[in-house]
Amino acid sequence: MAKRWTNDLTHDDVTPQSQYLNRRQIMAGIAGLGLAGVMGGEANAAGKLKPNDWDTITRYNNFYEFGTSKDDPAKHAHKLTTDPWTIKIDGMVDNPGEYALGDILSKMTTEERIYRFRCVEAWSMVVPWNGFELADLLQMAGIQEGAKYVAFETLMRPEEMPGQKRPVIDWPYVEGLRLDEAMHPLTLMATGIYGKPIPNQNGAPIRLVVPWKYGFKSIKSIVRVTLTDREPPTSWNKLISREYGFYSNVNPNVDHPRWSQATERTIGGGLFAKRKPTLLFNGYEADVAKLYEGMDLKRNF
Ligand SMILES: Nc1nc2c(c(=O)[nH]1)N[C@H]1C(S)=C(S)[C@@H](COP(=O)(O)O)O[C@H]1N2
Ligand SMILES: [Mo]
Repeated sequence: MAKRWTNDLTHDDVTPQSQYLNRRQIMAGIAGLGLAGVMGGEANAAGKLKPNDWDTITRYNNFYEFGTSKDDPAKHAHKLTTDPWTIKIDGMVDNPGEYALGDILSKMTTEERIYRFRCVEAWSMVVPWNGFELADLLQMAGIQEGAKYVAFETLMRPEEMPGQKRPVIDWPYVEGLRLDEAMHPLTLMATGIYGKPIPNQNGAPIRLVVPWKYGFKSIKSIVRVTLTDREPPTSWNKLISREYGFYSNVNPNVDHPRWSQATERTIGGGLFAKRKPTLLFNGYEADVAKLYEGMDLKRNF
């Protein structure tokens, strides 16, 4: 099998100290310096990210399978059964099959990564995810020559996901990445938050996290991963293609047709928190810009 991508980056390259820090290191560092009060600020003096608290991360969600309001997922997602859970891996792979999540996890190295998270609705959060690199899963599946994209699908179970009883979206929710985006070391399959199992409203038991793209690319409660040679359909693009493209990279220079993307509001930032300028690729430009070299990002939004 031809090697289609070479990991020439270490984790330090991919997630610079300014953007990624093990929470234990933050706590230890702050305790050591006697700077506990700094945690109350937006970020500490070294420019490290301050994660949002558990309640904010788990009570302000988008998960249309449970309703379209931000508090619907926290109210209704407890109905979802997440064990047993299997993921079908198919398409252009050497080892297609139905994999039990437990078997997948026993082969993966999980770690904590603190990522910025930017929704297309112009709000943002900082979330300490636990997960493993999607690249490791794809390598386990055995990527076949000619595969160019990865398609993802969310569980379809209207008995437990009441939002699926209404045709808001053409269920099941689907998403996709180009293979090089999928193989990028920043691209995470998350199974936890703050070291605890990921709450249902955040996409239990396993969801994608692509930190340089708008939140809607980070598909939740995944049951199928398909390697393909064609750009896969994506739910928001199918619904309103003028507003949501395949790439969906965070880009302050490309406005959403109905609102600006130049600034963002930090959820949980308090009543008087100012809007912040949005960074290209959500602040991960140094890590991912080369994936899009030569592309017109205004056309491929
Ligand atoms: N299956 C599914 N995945 C989804 C969504 C959804 O409605 N259904 N919403 C997306 C959107 S718009 C955002 S902003 C993020 C929100 O993730 P969070 O609730 O963990 O913050 O999930 C994304 N993944
Ligand atoms: Mo979103």
